[in-house]
Amino acid sequence: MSTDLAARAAKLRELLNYYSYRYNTLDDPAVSDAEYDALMHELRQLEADNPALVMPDSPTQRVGAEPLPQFEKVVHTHPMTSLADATSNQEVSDWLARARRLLPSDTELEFVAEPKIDGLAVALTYREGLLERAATRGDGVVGEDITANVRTIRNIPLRIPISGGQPAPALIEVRGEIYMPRDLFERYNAERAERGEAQLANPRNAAAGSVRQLDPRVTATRPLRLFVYGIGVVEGADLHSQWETLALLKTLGFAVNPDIRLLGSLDEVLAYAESWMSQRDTLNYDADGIVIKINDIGLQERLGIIGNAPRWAVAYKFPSREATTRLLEIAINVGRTGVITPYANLEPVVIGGATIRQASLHNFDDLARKDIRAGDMVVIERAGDVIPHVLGPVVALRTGKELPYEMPKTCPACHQELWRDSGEVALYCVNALCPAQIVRHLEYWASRDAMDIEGLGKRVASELYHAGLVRSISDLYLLRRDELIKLRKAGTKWADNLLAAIAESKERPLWRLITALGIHGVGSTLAKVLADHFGSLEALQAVDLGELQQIPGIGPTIAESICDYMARPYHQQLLDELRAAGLRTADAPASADNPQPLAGMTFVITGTLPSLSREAASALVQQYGGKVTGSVSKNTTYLVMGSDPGASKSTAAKKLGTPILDEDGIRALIDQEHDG
Ligand code: JCF
Repeated sequence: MSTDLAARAAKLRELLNYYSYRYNTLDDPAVSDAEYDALMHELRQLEADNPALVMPDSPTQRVGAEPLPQFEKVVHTHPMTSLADATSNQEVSDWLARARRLLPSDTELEFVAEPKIDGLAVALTYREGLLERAATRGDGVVGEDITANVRTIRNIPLRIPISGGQPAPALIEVRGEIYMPRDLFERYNAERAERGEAQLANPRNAAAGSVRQLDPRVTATRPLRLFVYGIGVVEGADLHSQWETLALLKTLGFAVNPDIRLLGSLDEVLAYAESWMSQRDTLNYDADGIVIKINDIGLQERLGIIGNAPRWAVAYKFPSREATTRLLEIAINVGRTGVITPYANLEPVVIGGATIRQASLHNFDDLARKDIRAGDMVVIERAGDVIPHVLGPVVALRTGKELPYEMPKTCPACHQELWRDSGEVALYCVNALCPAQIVRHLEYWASRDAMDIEGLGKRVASELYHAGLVRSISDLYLLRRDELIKLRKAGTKWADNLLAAIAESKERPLWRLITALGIHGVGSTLAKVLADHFGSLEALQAVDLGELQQIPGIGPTIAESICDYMARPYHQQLLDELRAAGLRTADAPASADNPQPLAGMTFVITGTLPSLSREAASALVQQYGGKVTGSVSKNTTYLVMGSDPGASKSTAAKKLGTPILDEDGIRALIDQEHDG
């Protein structure tokens, strides 16, 4: 084999490792994907022809090696400590006071603070720059050898230095946390859903489960990343502080969390912690607290370790979002499209100030896999804005009286047999006349994002259905005042308001009508695309699969779902009935044969207008070629002002000298331009 080939392979490894570092560690790509792929292809080819050229730091070796029979044990040369917890400002302050008592009284302190990642702690050993071994923390003294899995993680260098970086120490053991970024977790789960595979429950379990796979080829498919936070051992570097340590790790090519800060006082540390406490959901990783460290390594050594935690660091835990309570009953819900989902009725429990009585059980596969039973004590999580959900049972607390769950065979609302698509995890009620589905659809029809009918929520939808007044959406538009008054005694005002809101909804723009139909996969965003493209419900009804697939943003699954919807006689009848009831099914086309007197003008609308809703006013302006935006700027032609206008809009208009119109003013503008 020629030395030329060996040199070329070495060059390719260096380039590819550098490009991967730019892409995966710095998030700052140096070349296009195509260029990267071409170089990778060349290296693969070279290695296939000359197996002796395959080196352990080759990027081709990240795909995952053969499965292992088990993980080998690893004894840490320096124990991996854990952290002492604090749960209040007072406890952090107490921690600092205890540390100060062990230091000279005039010692000035600096701190390094970082979000505490809820992942999996690892130690990576590099000898002569080559990744030699990766081990889990284990109990801090003995961990497991997960080298084969860790090699597949793309922001972990296989060799130091990365091209152009700091030369490698002869020996270094780096410590950090492996995690799954939230955005990659979401994307990966969406891909699994498309393949009909079960969902991974949360990023933390996903990361832990992926790292503990015996088959590294499975780990290689999981979007894992590492952030490093410290050094266990290093030869030949003289480090004085945590901050210097992080700087060294960065120049060696490791990913260091960009949210880490050097802070000068306890007050700054507490402000930093408080700010993340309220913003934890904006992080792209799960964090369960803030790690606070005394920066100076000399002081760290004086303070030492107590038990298995250093005295120079503390974990300020975020308030818990989990609680344990009893699951009283597993109930099921029928969705608007007939999807049946399980949920839990709970003994009430308070998490983060809110009382939780119900929690999602995701789907039946999840329920079966976790073997959740009525009567179980279960762990509930309430994270940010998402619906509370059941994480799993506390099996150790079982008494034997818990009831294993059996899948429902019939719909709880219409008692018809349920249907399960072989490729999907979902269970369906396919009865189009199922009361639960119709009530859900009514509620959705009237919702903010759809037809926006004020006063028609869950309760009214159910009342109208169960009184026999509305059995199909189109019945809404045939409701009579006397029927409604009878339904709610002493409710004339209520009846009039509801009838007015329903009547107003007949004039909604086409995208709202399309959204409200509830076609599988078509939300308001896609509905706008369809309304813009077709202009009328009739044109959409007449479409074929081929044309739909030509529209940017419409994939094959959605196209099929739309055609499938339109092909059903039940839906055709509904659309005919809606037309007959007088719903507007077309948007006025903005074409040349339509007068466009407002063309080139930009309007902002604020406050309540005498006869037009804000939406109707927007539609009017747009129909005559004008544009409507949300805030006043120098590009605004007119501010249309009703009663109770927004303060910021009127102030901005005053400052910029923007002319102000009332409702009649719009009409005058249209008519005048018309005539002129
Ligand atoms: O993010 C973490 N989970 C994390 C754990 C960060 C740190 O700086 C740590 C740690 C565990 C121990 N530092 C130590 C000393």
